[in-house]
Amino acid sequence: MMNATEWIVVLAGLAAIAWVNWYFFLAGRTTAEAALSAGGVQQVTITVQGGYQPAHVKVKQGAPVRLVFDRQETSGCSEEVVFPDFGIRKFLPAHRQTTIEITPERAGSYEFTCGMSMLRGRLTVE
Ligand SMILES: [Cu+2]
Repeated sequence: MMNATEWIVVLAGLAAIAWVNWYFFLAGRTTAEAALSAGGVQQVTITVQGGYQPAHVKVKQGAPVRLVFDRQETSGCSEEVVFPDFGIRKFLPAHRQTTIEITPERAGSYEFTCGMSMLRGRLTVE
């Protein structure tokens, strides 16, 4: 039989495992800050597979942003990506990387979606 102390150790261990999984597989993957490349371009790769990963991208205003959509599926839902605020609608060929470049001049929160507004992501400009 386990005593109370042993139970506490087991439960704390399980809680730690749950937190690590949440942190790395959910929280860690859903928001990404754009990395600055040599040319001063803020670049992020977004995996497209049943959704956008990361679904939330943070960038700085006034500098070019390069979003590389890496579409890893053939599902028709995700074949287009739309940035309504920037007047962009782009076809994403399956199993290819498609680049979208924008230079957000104003801070704000801008949604991007699939062609049917089912998959959703967000670009936060700070
Ligand atoms: Cu869709």
